[in-house]
Amino acid sequence: MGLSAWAGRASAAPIPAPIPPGAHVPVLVIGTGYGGSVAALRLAQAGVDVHMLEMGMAWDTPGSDGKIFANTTTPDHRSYWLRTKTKQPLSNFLGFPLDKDVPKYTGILDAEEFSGITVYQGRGVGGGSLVNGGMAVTPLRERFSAILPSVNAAEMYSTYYPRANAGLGVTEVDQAWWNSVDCYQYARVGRKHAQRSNFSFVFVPNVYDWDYMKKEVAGTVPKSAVAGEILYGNNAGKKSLQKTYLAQAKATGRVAISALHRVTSVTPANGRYTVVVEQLDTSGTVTATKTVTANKVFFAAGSVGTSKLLTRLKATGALPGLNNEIGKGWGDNGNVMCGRANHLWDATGTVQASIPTAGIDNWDAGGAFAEVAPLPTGIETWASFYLSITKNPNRAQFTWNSTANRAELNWQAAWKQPSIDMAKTIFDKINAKEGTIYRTDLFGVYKIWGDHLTYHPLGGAILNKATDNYGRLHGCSNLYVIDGALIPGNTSVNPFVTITALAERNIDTIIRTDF
Ligand code: FAE
Repeated sequence: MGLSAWAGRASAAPIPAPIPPGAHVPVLVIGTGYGGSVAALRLAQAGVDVHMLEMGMAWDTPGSDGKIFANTTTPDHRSYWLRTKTKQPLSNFLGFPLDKDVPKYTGILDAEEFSGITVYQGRGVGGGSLVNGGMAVTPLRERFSAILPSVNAAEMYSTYYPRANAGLGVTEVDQAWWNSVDCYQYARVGRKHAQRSNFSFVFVPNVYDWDYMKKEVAGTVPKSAVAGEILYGNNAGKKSLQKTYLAQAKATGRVAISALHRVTSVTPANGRYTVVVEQLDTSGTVTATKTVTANKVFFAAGSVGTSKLLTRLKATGALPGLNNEIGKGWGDNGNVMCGRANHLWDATGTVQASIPTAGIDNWDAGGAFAEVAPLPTGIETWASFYLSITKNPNRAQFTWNSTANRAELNWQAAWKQPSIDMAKTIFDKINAKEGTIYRTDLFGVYKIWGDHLTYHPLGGAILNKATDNYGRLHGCSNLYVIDGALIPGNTSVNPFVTITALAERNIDTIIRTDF
């Protein structure tokens, strides 16, 4: 029995992409971000064939300009997911609106609008790793324990955080070099102002290839981070999941990825799951609807994607066994942005590397950790720019609107006020010390706070509530959540290392006990 099961598994060739209608696969993974990539790699290494379904594009083919990804300063059709006008996080500059018309396309950055908040997410093979800043932060252990008390922290910090950091290719910037280059002048100004107000200024690891950036500065390779590439993809030095976990997963020969395939339904049938998938073209039109089956399904569509799917599947009766925790506990990681106007003697530089390297830690005293962020505009802005992560306690819930046929999120714009108050514990003090003021021209006309958005959606299917302590969904065997939806709304730092480490922990146990 054991031998024939093993032989059957070993001989099965994975069904190649794009997945054909009627296909049966052992494991389907919905989404190709951090959680999905960890699951695919570790399952494949354990000898299991995996098919990944990703609603976004593969991002492996250059456009007419010879580049795969558009620059931050010149967004085009590649930049936004099915929009006809850009929705730039920094919408204005010196009184002028920055957004412009673009052709509707299955672009890389989704600015998904819910009541009271716009949630930015990566779309494509690699998920958020395609668009994010690469800041790879392991939270302090006591803060992790407060966030996920049911998880054995000793095991996380001895095994799974190190494994995640290694898998992601996380490294530290060379501080001597950082201190000497023009492209980090903005960050050195950030350090000076933080330290003059007695805040702790901390270097933060990243997944960027620092040797490549050194060559960019030296002018010996095509410029990427130093040319400002980040928000709409990075053409060279950033180690996105395409270059790390997904490359390794593909190299096993057991993982296939169908891009431009969006999952709309998962229902039990004869001890398996029936999964309905829409194939899209690059204008977002559905060109085919396919039904496939799988023994096991991993939800890795991101906090928003997974929460929306599960909320719908529960409410419409497709998965009636899901419990009442589905959709709950969603948070924005307390994100809030702001800029400060600097004096003429504190220029931040015309060339700013798009890869952030440091933050101001006032978490314990004020509830805020502020990333010193670049403003890669190519001109001197006389501005310091920050993305703060704050201890905002507000949590929203996804619910199903049957009339509109969509999942809705009940976040309220006013719920950002605690985040603003916490960020002010840092920047009011720095402004007072430096004799500076907030910029009011970056998020609208006379608007100081970028409080309408988040880059860090978390929660909606919380670990040990909607699922067991390893991500197995309550009420449905062989269904798993393995992405940011598991984390209750906040990680105290940028989230992807924690999402990756938690996925490493969960898949370890799942492979040992469920396969
Ligand atoms: P995620 O990476 O979002 O992957 C989910 C995937 O599922 C996506 O590729 C979706 O297209 C796909 N999908 C969704 N619905 C479906 C469906 N129905 N069918 C098929 N596919 C679907 O999820 N975090 C950091 O730690 N450091 C940073 O510096 C940082 N900077 C950021 C900057 C920006 C602009 C943004 C938007 C995010 C940033 N983040 C950063 C957040 C980070 O990218 C995010 O937490 C992770 O990507 C979430 O990982 P998941 O695996 O949960």
